Amino acid sequence: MVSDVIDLRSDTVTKPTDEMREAMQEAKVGDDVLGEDPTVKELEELAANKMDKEAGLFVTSGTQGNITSLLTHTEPGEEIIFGRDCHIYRYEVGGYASLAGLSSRTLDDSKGFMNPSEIEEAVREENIHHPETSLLCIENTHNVAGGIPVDSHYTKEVSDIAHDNDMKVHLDGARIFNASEALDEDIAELVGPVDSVQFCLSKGLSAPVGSMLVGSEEFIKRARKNRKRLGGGMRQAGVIAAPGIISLEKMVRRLKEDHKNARILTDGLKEMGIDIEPNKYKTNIVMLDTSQFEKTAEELRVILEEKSILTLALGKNLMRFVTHREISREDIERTLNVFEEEIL
Ligand code: TLP
Repeated sequence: MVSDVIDLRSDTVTKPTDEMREAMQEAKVGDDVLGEDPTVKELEELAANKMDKEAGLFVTSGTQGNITSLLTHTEPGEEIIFGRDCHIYRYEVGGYASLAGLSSRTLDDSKGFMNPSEIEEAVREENIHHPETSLLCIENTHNVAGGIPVDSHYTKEVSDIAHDNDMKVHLDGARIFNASEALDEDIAELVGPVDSVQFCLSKGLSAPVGSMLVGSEEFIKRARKNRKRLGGGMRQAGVIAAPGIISLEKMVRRLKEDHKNARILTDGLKEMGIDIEPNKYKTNIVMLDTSQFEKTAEELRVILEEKSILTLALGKNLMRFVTHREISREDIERTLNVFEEEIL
């Protein structure tokens, strides 16, 4: 079936499935601030088990999960190390500074990961002039670099550096299941070395709302209080947790279809002579440099929008396409036809 509008802006646009809507209708609920919502508890346990961590916390969004984690791992005035293109730094309204009171040490992550030796060099030594470096944040898959997955060897290497320097490691794993699928690595192994993981239910996994934060029991106990501090204590939240359970039990296995469609897109663009490297894009995010068409990303976005194809202009010449459950192979073929007819 070919849909009218082809929405490649983000996997966040996916709507809940019929099964999710039914589960919402039937969810058993209680006051979650009082620890009485059975559906939220089930989701938290399921999330923790999948990641082989001790405990889980249901949060309203990826952004809330990340800031809750930062607040829980650090004290105001400390410093975090993260990539200059990571979501926490670029797209979370500077909450690391304004809410958690942290200073930042940003490193090059344009390839999707930071160089381990640069991480090591960025850790501050003890000195009266220095803040304590207390946290390393990594992102997997890396969004802005093009949905780049990093494997457990890398994650272990950088986590060891952090732990050897008395630091904690937080993983922004908004799309960690895409990484697991693309690398064919067990999810628990992929997140094994880190102290906390945030992952989103509301992206490729199709839930209408919510993310999970997982870590040790002691960490999650303190994180629960920080979520409350942020106004994220929810009451009969079982109605929004119920679709999350379906996300984890049924939606993970279909992510490979999104990766396949992304590959059909990059192969098709390449075949037309467009400058793009298909092997670079291993998950559901594809980036295109629009300067080769002598257009800005915004100019190209408008041309595609006129043909009912929605994309995001992420930078002056950087256009993003994201495949997801509501994008079919036919949609990709139509997108390729539009490139051939309107842009080349
Ligand atoms: N990313 C969104 C936009 O904010 C850019 C998207 O469309 O990709 N970490 C990563 C790596 C993310 O990509 C996102 C969302 C988040 C965290 C935040 O999740 P939400 O939107 O639930 O706060």
